[in-house]
Amino acid sequence: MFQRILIANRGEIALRVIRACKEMGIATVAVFSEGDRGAHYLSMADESYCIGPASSSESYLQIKRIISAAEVGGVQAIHPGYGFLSENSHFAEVCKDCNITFIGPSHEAMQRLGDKVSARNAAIEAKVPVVPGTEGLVTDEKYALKTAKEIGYPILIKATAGGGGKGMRVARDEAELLSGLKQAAMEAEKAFKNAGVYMEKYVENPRHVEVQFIGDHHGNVVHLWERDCSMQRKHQKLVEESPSPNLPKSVREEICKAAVRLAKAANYTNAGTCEFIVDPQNNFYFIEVNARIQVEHPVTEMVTGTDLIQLQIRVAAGEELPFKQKEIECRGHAIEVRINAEDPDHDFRGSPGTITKLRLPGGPGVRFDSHVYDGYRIPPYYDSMIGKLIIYRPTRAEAIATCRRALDEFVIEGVKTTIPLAKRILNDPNFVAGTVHTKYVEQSMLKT
Ligand code: MV4
Repeated sequence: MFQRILIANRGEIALRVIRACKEMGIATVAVFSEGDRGAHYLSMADESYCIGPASSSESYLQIKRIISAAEVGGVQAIHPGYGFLSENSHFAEVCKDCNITFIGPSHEAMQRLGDKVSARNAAIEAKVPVVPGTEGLVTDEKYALKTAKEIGYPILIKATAGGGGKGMRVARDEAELLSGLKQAAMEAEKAFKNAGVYMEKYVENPRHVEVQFIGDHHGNVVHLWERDCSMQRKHQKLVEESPSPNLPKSVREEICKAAVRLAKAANYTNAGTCEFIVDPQNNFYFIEVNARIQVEHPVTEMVTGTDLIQLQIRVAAGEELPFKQKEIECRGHAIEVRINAEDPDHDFRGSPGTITKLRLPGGPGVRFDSHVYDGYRIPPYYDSMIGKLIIYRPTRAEAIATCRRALDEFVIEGVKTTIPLAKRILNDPNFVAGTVHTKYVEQSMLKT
C-alpha cells in the first residue's frame, strides 16, 4: 500500500481524497495555487506545496509542477480528482514514466475510451447499444449527406475529442448539416486541437443515465448501479440520484451489464462511468465514458455502502476488488444537489466572494461534502461548485422530504447560490414524478 499520496486537485474533491487517505493511514501531500492559499482544507494534508499563480493553466494544469511537488513530497501515487488533469492521458503516462502510480485508468485505456469515436467503436464491439450514426469520423460531405439520409434527421454532430456537450451541433436538414459540420469542426479544432467530428441520430429530450464501474488489476470489473443525471442546465448537472426513477429493473440490469462489458473489453482498471441516454421507450444508447471519478460519486457510495475513493486507492495499489458483482446491492435512495456560488438572476454567472454566514443542514440522512467554512473566500478562478448536499433515505419519497428540509435549513450568506433553484427543483411536480429529461430545466423551469 502507498505511504504518501499527492492530490492533484483542489476544493471539495481534494478534501474528499485527504479524508479517505487519513482513514487508510496514508499520508497526504496537497498542492495549491496562490488563489487557494490559506484554504483550511490544505491544513488537513500532511504537507502542501504552492505550485503557481491562481490561474489553472499556470498551476493545477501544470504537469511539471505537479510532478515536482510529487518528487519533493516523496509520494508513491497521485490522485487527480475530477476535471484538471484527471482525463489527460499524457499526464497519466508521465506519472508512469516517473514511477508514480496514477490513481485511475492506464493511459492506454484513457485514450481508447476518451476519444468518442474510439469509445463508440469499443461499444459496438462489446455489443453495447449505440445511436445509429457514422462508422467513424465524417471525412467528406457526400458521406455525411448519405449517412444523414439513411438514419434520418435530426442529426447530432459531435467532436470526437469533445465531451460534456462541447462542440455539438443539431442539424435538422441538409443545409444545417453542411454548415453544422464546418462549424463543429472549427470549434473542435479550436477547443481540442482535433477537428474530428462524427454524427449520430439526435435522440430528442433523453434522460441521462450513467453507470459507475470499477475494475482491478486481476481481471475483475463490477458495476455499482446507475445514477440519473437528467436534471441539468447547459450540460451542468444540478441534481443527481440513484436509483434512476421510473427505469424498470430489467433495463437497469441491462444498462449496468452493458457498462461492464465495455469496461472489460477496453481493459479498463480503476473507477469510471459509462454515460447513456434513455429515450421515452426506455431504449438506452451508449454516449461516452468518463474515465475519472465524478462529482456525483457520493450518490453511488450511499446506495451501495462503499467508499469509492478508498476503493480507487486499493485497486491502484494492486489489491483485488473486495466484493463480487452479486454482493453489490442498490439499497435505499440517494439524491445529490450541487451547491454552486452562482447568481440565478444573472444567467448563473459565478458569484465569488466571502461567505459571511454559513449554517449547514444536518440530521438523519444528510451529508454535505464541501471545503467551505464561515469566512471562506470563494475564489473567482475556478468552477463555481462549492459543495454537494447528499441525502440518503430508504425511499425516494423520504429522500425528497429530507432534501427539502435540509435545503430549508441551509444558510449561505455573502454570495449568491443555487439553493433557491434547488428548492424549486425539489418541489417541482415533474421532478417528484421522476419524468424529467435533460432539457426540462431549460425548457420548463428557466424559461426566460
Ligand atoms: C446525445 C443526445 C441525444 N442524441 N446524443 C452529449 C454529451 C453528453 N454528456 C450528453 N450528450 C448527448 N448526446 C444523441 N445522439 C443528448 C445528449 C445530452 C444533451 C445534449 C444536448 C444538450 C444537453 C444534453 C444533456 C444531456 C445529454
